[in-house]
Amino acid sequence: MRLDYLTIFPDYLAPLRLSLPGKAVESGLLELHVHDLRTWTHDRHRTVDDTPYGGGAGMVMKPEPWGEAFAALEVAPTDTIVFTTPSGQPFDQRLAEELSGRDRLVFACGRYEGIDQRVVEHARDIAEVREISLGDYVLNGGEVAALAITEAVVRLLPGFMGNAESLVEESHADSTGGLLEYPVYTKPPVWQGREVPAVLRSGDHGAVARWRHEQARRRTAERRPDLLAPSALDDGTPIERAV
Ligand code: 6GU
Repeated sequence: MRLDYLTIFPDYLAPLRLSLPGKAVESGLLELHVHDLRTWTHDRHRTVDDTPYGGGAGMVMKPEPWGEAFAALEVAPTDTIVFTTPSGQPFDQRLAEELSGRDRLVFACGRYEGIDQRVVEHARDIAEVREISLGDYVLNGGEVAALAITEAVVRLLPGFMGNAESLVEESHADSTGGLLEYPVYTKPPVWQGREVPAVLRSGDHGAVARWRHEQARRRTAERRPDLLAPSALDDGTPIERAV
């Protein structure tokens, strides 16, 4: 897989070279390219933004540097351009899985009040486009979102991370039936006067499985009731059905 990042803060994406994606690069599984959007400006101040038509607060990212960047990177119809924006589709595990099947992702990291809408339209003419949000809060720019999306996607690549049970057992994976992960414990059996639940040390695998499922269900009901409630958009089957 090849990942490209277009940003006016290339240093913000330095963590890509560390840890997870860094290891994938070393193993040849991944190619990473971070690009300074100002490379494709031509004025003395390397301007990437301008005032919004129609008025209003803040600045809008100009279209020309983006268009030149896509051309220079030879973005192709089989590529996916990811615009990180708070008005995008909420990022989730399903979307991470979908993106992990792509040959090339080009992250367009917006700043200020956003990117001129014609850039998104142009992007749809030359590639597949996803507009993705990390959640319902506002970041100063899309770089942190691109990092988060990258980490979620790269760990799903076949041949990465050992890719076995640790991938299927965790929160939001199908095997938990869409429930949050149950609480986990390790040694020592007593710490600060707090005991590990006896059932986990009982050796009764059936009892352990039942306890974990009950904990997952409770935790989900408390923290994420939306994961249990039948959605107005689906067929009404509760998500818990798979367990
Ligand atoms: Cl992807 N970008 C920005 N700027 N803010 C966000 C976001 C993205 N997701 C949540 N908030």
